[in-house]
Amino acid sequence: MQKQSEVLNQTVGVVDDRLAIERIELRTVRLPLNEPFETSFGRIDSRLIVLLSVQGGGETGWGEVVAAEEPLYSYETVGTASHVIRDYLAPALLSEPIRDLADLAQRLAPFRGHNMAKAGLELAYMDLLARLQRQSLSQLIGATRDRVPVGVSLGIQPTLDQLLQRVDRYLGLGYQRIKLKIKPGWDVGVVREVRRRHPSLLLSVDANCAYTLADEDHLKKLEEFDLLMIEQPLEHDDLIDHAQLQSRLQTRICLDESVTSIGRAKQALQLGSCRIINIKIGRVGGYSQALQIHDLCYSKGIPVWCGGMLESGIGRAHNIALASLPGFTLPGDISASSRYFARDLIVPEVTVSSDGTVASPRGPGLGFDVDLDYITARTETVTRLEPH
Ligand code: SMG
Ligand code: MG
Repeated sequence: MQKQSEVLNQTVGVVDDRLAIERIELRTVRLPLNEPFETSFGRIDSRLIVLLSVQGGGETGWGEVVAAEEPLYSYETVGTASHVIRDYLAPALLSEPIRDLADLAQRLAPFRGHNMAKAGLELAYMDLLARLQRQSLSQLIGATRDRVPVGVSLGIQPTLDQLLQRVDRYLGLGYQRIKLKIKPGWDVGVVREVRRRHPSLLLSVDANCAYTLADEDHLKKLEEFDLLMIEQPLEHDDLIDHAQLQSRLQTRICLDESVTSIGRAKQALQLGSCRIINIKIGRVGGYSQALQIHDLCYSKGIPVWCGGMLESGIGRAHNIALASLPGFTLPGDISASSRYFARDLIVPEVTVSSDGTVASPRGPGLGFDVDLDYITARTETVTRLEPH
């Protein structure tokens, strides 16, 4: 089988196989959420989305930076990503034509961290590359699925009744898996109630680092509910304690925050820190790392699934392309546009069919049209970056 990460060295076929980037635009776009989203670390009502567009060869590619306004999910923010892209990452891409994804990744590698900022640029570059090659992003990365299975992530609600209503609503819409956000005080009792009403539901929980090893006995109370997984129960950068916890739990641990690169994924599997990995392109720094993590897990039979960061349709379209790879065997956190926003930034919007799948588009690049009028209407700031 061709390894998906071999796309890293695929060349573009324009101007001596190298692509000159003529302009990068960085903008912030405010989108209100239809409903607030609450996790163990906080609650948000709207998203300030960083969009990147990259122009070259007569086409434009689009990417999204998934950092939030506050450094709560990770240390990156809209502010740090904008700074790092403007002052370091974009100049490294504009300085000289780019050969391929590996070349791009290599130019960004000297700058430590800031994975979400790097990923935004990789996303835009890959959309551009696919458009120039007149193929879909999923084809470009070697993906084969026509439709991807999806689930929904339900935030912490003011009352159990409200949560139960939402579970019913999303199951009615066809979603294949429900993930409950949990934290101390909103965990065992809530999961028990959902499980009691839905005995055969594919159910998982995500703690976003809200527990420590001292909570082992408490977390063990979740074992009786036949969960698909417990996502990131412990510290955001931990692998060791997770390995210890996993060795004492039957339920599979899935790592999210702790897996920030192919190196960390290898360590996590070696240590036994998890048995499932949530791949988020933003968290791992872009396609170059995401494809390698996919290939590693696929070769070892470790299931992966595509995480979400409340992206606009632009980031979501990238997630759909990624989730079309063969190793993504579990439903992703990829919901319909209408679950997040009154109006999305792409046309048509993302829809979930009654069998709980989303179509992987076959049109060039993202496979969706970018709604420039609406983006312009919601834009708060724009920065144009060009070669010197
Ligand atoms: O995009 O539907 C989505 C959200 C999925 O729960 C989700 N993401 O830790 O997996 C996670 C969270 C992080 C986002 S919190 C703002
Ligand atoms: Mg998570």
